[in-house]
Amino acid sequence: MAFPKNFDWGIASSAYQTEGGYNEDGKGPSIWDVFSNQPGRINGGGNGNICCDHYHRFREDVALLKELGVDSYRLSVSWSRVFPEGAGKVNPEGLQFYSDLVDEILAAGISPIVNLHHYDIPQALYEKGGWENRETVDHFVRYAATLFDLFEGRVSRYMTLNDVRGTMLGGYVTGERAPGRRGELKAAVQGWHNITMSSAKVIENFRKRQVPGGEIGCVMGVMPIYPDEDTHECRKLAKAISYFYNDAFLSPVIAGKYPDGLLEILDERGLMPMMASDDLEVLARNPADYVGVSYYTCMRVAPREGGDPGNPMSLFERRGRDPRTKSGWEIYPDGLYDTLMHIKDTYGNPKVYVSENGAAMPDEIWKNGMIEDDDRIAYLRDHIAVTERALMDGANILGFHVWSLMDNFEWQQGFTKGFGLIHIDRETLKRSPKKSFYWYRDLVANRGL
Ligand code: PNW
Repeated sequence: MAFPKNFDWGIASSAYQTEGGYNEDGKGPSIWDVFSNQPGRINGGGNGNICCDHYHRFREDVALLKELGVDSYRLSVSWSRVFPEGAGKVNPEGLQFYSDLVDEILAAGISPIVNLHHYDIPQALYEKGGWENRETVDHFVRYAATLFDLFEGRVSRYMTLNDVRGTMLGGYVTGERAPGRRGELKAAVQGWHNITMSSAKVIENFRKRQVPGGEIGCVMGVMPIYPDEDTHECRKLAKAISYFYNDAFLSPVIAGKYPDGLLEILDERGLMPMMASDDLEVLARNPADYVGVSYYTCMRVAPREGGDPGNPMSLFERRGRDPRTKSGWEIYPDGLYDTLMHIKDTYGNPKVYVSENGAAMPDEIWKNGMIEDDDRIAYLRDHIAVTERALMDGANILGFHVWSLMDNFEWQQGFTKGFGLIHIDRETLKRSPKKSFYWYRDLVANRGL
């Protein structure tokens, strides 16, 4: 067995997807509170107002985590619960909630990994330009420092933020996600640069604190891109898409620089972001300690005529093959292997966590009082197997985190796609571990497959 004894087996979740308590105890709204309450935005009409009610039921949820026996748990903090306006006055009750949550996790013998931000920027900051506004970088730095102070002596492991590509692509290009803007490439690129700098500056400040055992990374959604036709043109297309989709985001975090040629391309297209004069140096000084790789599926592409140049997603055909999950995503475990080896070979074998992997599955069949989700178990087993193969082939993988602890608010898909190892009854909010919960518990106890 390749997994070392100290391999970090964990599970992940995020604030907006689980907490609810959307306007309680001084919390301000985030862009997701606003977006999910607009008619027609969310499949099935759900929102995060009550959500899984984790805000009130976190002790019960941590007890389930303890039963699961994971080494670590990645949670995210709601910025607008801590700073209702994103900046300015801190909300003591928000701090208290996260303080109590972290104490509960520690008391369960689980190592918390605090992800500072997971898509839910405060609405008040969005109204001043959000990630497009350079001042947001300073507000994020102060917000991070507030959490580092709060958790001093308790939390040593952090992620700066989650899935930069998804934040900008969903929010500013396809418009499927908050704040719901479409085709705004220039705004997306400026926001991306400002997020990149926010992460780098927070990493720099965290290091200055010399937290014992301290480590800080950044989570990236990675999706390998394969040509779906055996032509030179198609292979070239797949390579180009992968560069923009993956390496453009991985390189700043792992290598401390945008990949070769990227800024020139942005410049040629009139998309060059505004930068402070020392930004590229700050970036270069602060590669992350590790990168979180969130992997779900791959993308197969083919050339497409007549797309809209303002919407890069329309310039190629996106294909997938069966079998698929309930999200319609092709199940392709080898794509995770390819991703892990690509990172190893391209970036000098950096430290990596598989920060998310999991699936919404079509048949959630109740049998003997439990959802017997053998398809989810198979999905996870196959992805853990290729992680083990990548480890044997020399990739520097430190841990694996299942997405997610419980069925939760799956963004524009609302409550129609459950990724949880725990089922949540939408009427009663009763928690019921699925078969996969017990399967993963045994895997963690055995330290591998
Ligand atoms: C995750 N990719 O993001 C999010 O972090 C979760 O909040 C969400 O529930 C989960 O996806 C499932 O949708 C990702 O490019 C974004 O492959 C993009 C990718 C992976 C994960």
